[in-house]
Parts: sequence; structure tokens; C-alpha cells
Amino acid sequence: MNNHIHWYPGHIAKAERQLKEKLNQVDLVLEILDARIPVSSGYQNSEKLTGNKLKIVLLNKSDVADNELNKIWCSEIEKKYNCPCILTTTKDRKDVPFIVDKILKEAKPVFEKLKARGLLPRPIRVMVIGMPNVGKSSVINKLTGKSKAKTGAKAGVTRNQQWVRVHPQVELLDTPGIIPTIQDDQQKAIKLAMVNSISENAYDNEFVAFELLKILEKNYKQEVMEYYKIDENEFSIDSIARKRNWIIKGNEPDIQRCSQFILTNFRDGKIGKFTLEKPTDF
Ligand SMILES: Nc1nc2c(ncn2[C@@H]2O[C@H](COP(=O)(O)OP(=O)(O)O)[C@@H](O)[C@H]2O)c(=O)[nH]1
Ligand SMILES: [Mg+2]
Repeated sequence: MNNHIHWYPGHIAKAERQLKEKLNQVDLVLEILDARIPVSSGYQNSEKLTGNKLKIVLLNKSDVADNELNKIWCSEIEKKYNCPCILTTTKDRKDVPFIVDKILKEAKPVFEKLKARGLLPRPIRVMVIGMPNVGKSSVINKLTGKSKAKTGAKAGVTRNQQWVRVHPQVELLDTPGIIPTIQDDQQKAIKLAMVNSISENAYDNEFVAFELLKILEKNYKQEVMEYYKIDENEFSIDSIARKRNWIIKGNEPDIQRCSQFILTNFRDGKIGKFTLEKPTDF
């Protein structure tokens, strides 16, 4: 079992540079976090990256995270990030008006500044940022809506980027800013691997499934036992594979297949609604 997540620091600097360039175009950022790993899916130095931009954090994928911890996390993030945090999911569009309202409220100082300078009011410019796979594209689609996706190219903006009006006073960039996943912290990298936020080439499924089972055994034992029909002393990839009769040559359990299976089950929220981090992990 290869118990190390590989990473490539060279990519990070370039991705940060690109993100900073994009940030120059906006007034406000919507930073997406994965509700199952609010610490590891956040950028260590978020303020440094986004500077003095207005910010709202969206704690996404709340539909597959722990209900109780969702609420606790939301208020912890407000304290830590010093900005509003909205618990959300892209499985429905119910809270779109609420999110837009929050943006308008946060943007008030921008509107007032323009007015004070005698400038014509213009819509506030918003961009979605976040690590890979947290749901950036889904959030953009949700906010713009398929029917509303009338876009207009703007001078000085890269050809493949467009602004979409989501409200008369709010424009959203239709391409997200990607926060590179910093993987120098192995503990965080493992969690990012669990939720499928880093390239599969960077890790061994067996190792990540093994670490995931350890966390689940500690916090969500009962649900896992019920889902895989195992008992307390069968809490291993090995036992789950045998239980399913996934046996390969030499009467060995098919660890690779079972590891992939456990990871997929977790990622789809099939075993249960699990959050892998506690506020004490901040
Ligand atoms: N369960 C769940 N899955 C989501 C949610 N938002 C996005 N996803 C899924 O997460 C994966 C990555 O989403 P995507 O929007 O492409 O993320 P991006 O890489 O940040 O742009 C896709 O399979 C989405 O269907 C959510 O709120 N809940
Ligand atoms: Mg995307």
C-alpha cells in the first residue's frame, strides 16, 4: 500500500497567479467549500489570495454532509473567515434568491462608493472560486439558470469568459477561479482525495479507503456496519470484500475493487451523510 499523496508545487504558483489575475475583475468572491471537509477544502491563506475582496462562503454539498455539523460549521466559518457563510446544495435552486440577496447586501459599500464618486451605478461583479470538484460549475449553473444564460462578451475580458446577469445589479463570471489544492499537508491531501478533489493518479485507492474507514469507524460506526452488513470486528476493506464475495486468486479479497467501491459509496453519500472534520480541526 502506497501511503503517500503526490503533489507538484510547480503547478501551485502558476494557478495562484492565474487566479489573482482573474480576481482583478471582480468586486466579490463566492468561495465554495465542501461541507464534508470545510477545513481541507479551504485555502490555508484565503485572505492572502483574495485580498480585500468582499466574500461570501458557500458551504456546498450540504445534502451529503452531516446535518448537525452543517449548522455548527456554518457559524464557525463565519467567525474564521469573517464573512457570511451560506449552507447550500446544488441539488435544488430554492435558495438562489437568498444568495442573490446576500450578495446585494454585501455589495452595498461598492454601490455607495460609486455613488459618492458621482459615477453611474453598475452591477456588482462576482466570481466563484474554490478547489477542484467542490461544485463551482454547478453553483454557476444554478445561479445563472439555463434559461437565463444570455451572455455578452465584454472588452478586456478573455474571449472564453463571459458575464452573466443574475440580477439587474449582479453580474457573475461564467468561469470559476480554481484554487490549487495545496497538498504539502498530507492530512489535508488525504481528505481531498476522499472527496475526489485531487487527481486519482496522485494516490492509492487502498490507502485512501483505509484512512476513510478509520474516520468513519470513529464517528459513524453504526451506519457503516449497517450499510456493509458487517459487525464491529469486520471494520476493514478486507472484511467488506470477503462479505461481498469479491475474491481473487489465492483466495485473497479483491482489495482494489473494494477500495474503489467504498470511496464511491462515500462520495455519493450512499452510506450516510458524513462530515469528516470537526471545528476543533481548524
Ligand atoms: N451531492 C452533491 N454533489 C454535488 C453538489 N454540487 C456539485 N456536486 C457534484 O460534484 C461534482 C463536481 O461538481 P462541479 O460543479 O463540476 O465542481 P467544480 O470542479 O468545482 O466545478 C459533480 O459530480 C457534481 O454533480 C452538491 O451540492 N451536492
Ligand atoms: Mg468545473
